[in-house]
Amino acid sequence: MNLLVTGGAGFIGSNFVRYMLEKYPNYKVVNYDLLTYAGNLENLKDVENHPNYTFVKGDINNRELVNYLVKTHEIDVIVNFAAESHVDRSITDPDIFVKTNVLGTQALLDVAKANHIKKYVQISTDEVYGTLGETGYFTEETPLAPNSPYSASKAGGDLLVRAYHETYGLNVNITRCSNNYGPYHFPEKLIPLMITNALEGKELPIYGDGQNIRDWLHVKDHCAAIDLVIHKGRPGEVYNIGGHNERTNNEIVHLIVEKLGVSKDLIKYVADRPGHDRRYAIDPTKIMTELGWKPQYTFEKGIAETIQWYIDNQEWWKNIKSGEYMNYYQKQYGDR
Ligand code: NAD
Ligand code: TDX
Repeated sequence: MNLLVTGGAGFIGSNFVRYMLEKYPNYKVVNYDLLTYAGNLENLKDVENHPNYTFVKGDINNRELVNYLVKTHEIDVIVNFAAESHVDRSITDPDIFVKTNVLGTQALLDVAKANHIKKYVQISTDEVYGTLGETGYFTEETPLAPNSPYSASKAGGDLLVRAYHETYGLNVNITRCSNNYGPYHFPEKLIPLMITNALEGKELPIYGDGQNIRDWLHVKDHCAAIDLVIHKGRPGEVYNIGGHNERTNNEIVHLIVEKLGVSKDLIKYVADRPGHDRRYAIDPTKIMTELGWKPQYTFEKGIAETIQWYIDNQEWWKNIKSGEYMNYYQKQYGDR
C-alpha cells in the first residue's frame, strides 16, 4: 500500500509514520507537511533514511503539488493529519484555522476524487461534539456543536468529508479521537507544557478552576486505531476513539508535580480560556466491537514513560522552546 500522510511532521502524524513503517515493511509512506511552527522533522530523525519513506514540504491547499504526488507515488490512501491544532491560538487568530482545516481539507478531497483514490481518512477530534455535563459520552450520533474556532473548523472539514462521500461516492472515514499524549507532543499543549515548565522550574498555569475534564489516550493507541480504520473501516463511517480515561486538569498537573518531585508552589491558577469546554468523554463501543480495537496502554504506564521521554529528550523541546529548530528548518527547507 502507498500512503500519503499529510501533517506527518507533527505530534500524532510523526508517531503514525513511524508506526506504519515499523509495522508494514512493504508499505511506502509519503509525508507531506508544510512545516509550520508545529511541524518538526526532528520528530522523524530516526526514519529519515528509511527506504520506504519520502518527505515533501508543501501546503495541503496546493492542489497541483498534491495531485502530482498522488500520481507519481501511485497513492492508494490519503490520511489527513494536517491542521492547525491549538485551541488557544484559534481564539486569537481564527483565519488560518479556516484556511487549513476547512479549505485545506476540501483541496485534499478534490485531489482524492480526481484520482479515484481508494480511501481518504480524515483525522478529526472529539471537540467537534462540543462539551458534556457531568454524565454521558460522545457517540458517533452525538450532534456536532463545536465551541471554539478550532473545533468549528474541524467540524467544517468533517462535513465536507461527509459530503464528498454522499455526493461523489468517495470512500472516506472520519476518526474522532480524544486528547492524545506521548512522545513528540508540542510543548504548548497541557501535558508537555507542564512537564517541561516543571523541569525548568517555571510556573504551571492552570486555566479557571482546573476542574475541566479531558479523556486521555496514548498516541500509539490512537495510531493503532487509525491503522484498523484504514484497513477495515466501512465506507462513509465515523469512528470515535478513546480509552475511558477521564482526568481533571488539576489531577494531571498534580500527578506531574508529584512524579517530578517539584514544588506545588509552581502551580498558578490563571484566567480561564474563553468558551472553555467543561468535559470530554468518548464512547468507543463502535470501534471496539466493529474493528476489534482495544487500547494497550494504562494511563499510569503511559504517563510515566512520557515524563521519562521528556527528561531524556531535553534537547528536542529546548530547541522548540527557544525557537532554534525553526531557524534551522527555515534555512534547510525555506526556499524549496
Ligand atoms: P500538530 O499541530 O502537532 O501537527 C500538525 C501538523 O500539520 C504539523 O506538522 C504542521 O506543520 C502540519 N500542517 C499545518 N498546516 C498545514 C498545511 N496547510 N499543509 C500541510 N501541513 C500542515 O497536531 P497534532 O496534535 O499532531 O494533531 C494532528 C491531527 O489530529 C489534527 O488534525 C488534530 O485536529 C487531530 N487531533 C489531535 C488530537 C490531540 O490530542 N493532539 C486529538 C484528536 C485529534
Ligand atoms: O496552559 C494550559 N493550562 C490549562 O489549564 C493549557 C495549554 C491548557 N490548559 C487546559 C485547557 C484544557 O482544559 O488543559 C486542557 C487541555 O488543553 P490543551 O492541551 O490545549 O488541549 P485541548 O484544548 O483539550 O485540545 C486538544 O485535544 C483535542 C488538542 O490540542 C486538540 O488538537 C485536539 O483536537
